[in-house]
Amino acid sequence: MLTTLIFDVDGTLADTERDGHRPSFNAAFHEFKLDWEWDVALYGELLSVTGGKERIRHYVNHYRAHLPVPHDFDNLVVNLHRAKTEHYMALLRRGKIPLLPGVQRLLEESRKAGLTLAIATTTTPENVTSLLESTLGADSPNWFKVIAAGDIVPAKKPAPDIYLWAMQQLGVDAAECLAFEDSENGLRSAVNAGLTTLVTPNDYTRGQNFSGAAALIHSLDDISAPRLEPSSTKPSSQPVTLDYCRQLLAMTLGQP
Ligand code: XBP
Ligand code: MG
Repeated sequence: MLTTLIFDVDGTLADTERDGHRPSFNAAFHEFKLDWEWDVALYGELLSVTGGKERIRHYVNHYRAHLPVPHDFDNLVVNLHRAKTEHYMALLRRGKIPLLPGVQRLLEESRKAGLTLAIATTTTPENVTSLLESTLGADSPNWFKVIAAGDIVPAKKPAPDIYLWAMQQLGVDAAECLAFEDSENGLRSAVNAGLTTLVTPNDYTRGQNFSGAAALIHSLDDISAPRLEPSSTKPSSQPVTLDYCRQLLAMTLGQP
């Protein structure tokens, strides 16, 4: 029986990457007087690496390999990422990143029905609370029994660690949970943790390999197949409701 919903954050609760994390990285590079600039296309390539610090290292090692490694690189990565996080949280506080369609409705319906809510994300805990507070209000981080985030686990997505850690903290079995993701890395992480997973792709992840997803849909407001155009409400589209989640889990697990 479904008792728990576990949500990814970036790309799932909100479309944070192109206009949130990406300009925040660039603002940090500028602050540190680095001539690094991640445009929309390059950032899409760099998103194959999860974790902001890991992404910065990947960029230097693979896109600037012909140049000397910056002095005191390990400290620079940590300090750059800390500055980037400050820029990102300031952007969230200005209300620049809204929740994706259907997210608030499903969260509120789930709370009312007494389901357990949790988060499993690669980003930092402070980024999670900043996004929740700026979109759902000051109390909303308390809606989630567990917020599994960032460096709390040794290996980031696609490793299953963050989902396994979240379920261990929750004291639940995968068979009573449904995971919500947006990317192939995230789907791999959830599926490798044994979770039934629903995927809502976005401009950066559309076209990735979502084999193993229990459902691949346009948005939490529209269960029809993912489409290129923005979320136009089609007459045939239905929202993801709790009943839809219960049926998806039961069907996937072969339960009556
Ligand atoms: C997405 C990520 C994160 C963000 C940047 O996380 O891979 O690294 O891109 O955030 P998820 P940080 O989809 O698991 O929510 O710079 O804080 O890592
Ligand atoms: Mg994601």
